Amino acid sequence: MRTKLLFATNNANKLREARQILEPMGFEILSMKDAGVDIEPDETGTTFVRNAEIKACDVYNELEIPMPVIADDSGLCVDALGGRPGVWSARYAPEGERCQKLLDEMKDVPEGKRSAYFECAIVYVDKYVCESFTGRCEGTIGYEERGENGFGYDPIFLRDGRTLAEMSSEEKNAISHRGAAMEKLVSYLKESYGV
Ligand code: ITT
Repeated sequence: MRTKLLFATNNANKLREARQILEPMGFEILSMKDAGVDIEPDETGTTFVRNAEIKACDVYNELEIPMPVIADDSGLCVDALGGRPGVWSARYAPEGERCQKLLDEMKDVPEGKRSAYFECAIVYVDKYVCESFTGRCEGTIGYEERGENGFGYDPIFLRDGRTLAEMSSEEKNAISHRGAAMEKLVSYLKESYGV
C-alpha cells in the first residue's frame, strides 16, 4: 500500500513538484484541501527549518484523524544581498513582481559576484516525531527573466547557462533544493519505517 503524506502547503507549485518527486517512490501526497484543512500558518520563524516546523505542526494539530504531515519552507539567498530575501522570499514582493524587483536590486552587481542559492527545509511530523531535512541548489542570478516553467524566482536563477524556468520539471527536480531535501526525507522514511 502506498504511504500517505499530507503536504502542508498553500503553494500549488510546491505541491506539484512534491508529487512529481515522491509519487514515483511510492508515496501518495495529499493536499490540505484533500484533508479538509484550511489554515494559513503564521511564519514567525527566522530560519527555514523553524518555519517548516510551524507549518507542519499547525496543520498536524488541525487533523481530526492523525496522519503524517510534511511541510516545506524555502527561499532564495543572494550573496551580494547578505543572504536576502532568504526566509522572506515569499514576502519580498507580490508574486509576479519578485523577479524584476530582485533584478533591479542586482543591476550594479558585476558578473562573478552574482552567486546565490535556493534553500529548502522539509519537516516531517507524526505522533512523537518531528524531523527536518534540508537541501540546497547553487547558481547565479541572471540579468533578465527567461523561461516559462517552474515558479517564483526560477526565471532569474541560472545553472550551467540555463534558468530553472528553462528546464523541464524532471531536470529541475534532479538538481533542486526541494529534490535534495526530499531525497533525504525518503531515505529517513525507508530506514526508520521500511516504507
Ligand atoms: P507555503 O508556505 O504555503 O508552503 P509559500 O509560497 O508561502 O507557500 P514559502 O513561505 O516557503 O512558501 O516561500 C517560498 C518562496 O520562495 C516561494 O513563494 C518562491 O517565491 C520562492 N521559492 C521557493 N522555492 C522555489 C523554487 O523551487 N523556485 C523558485 N522560487 C522558489
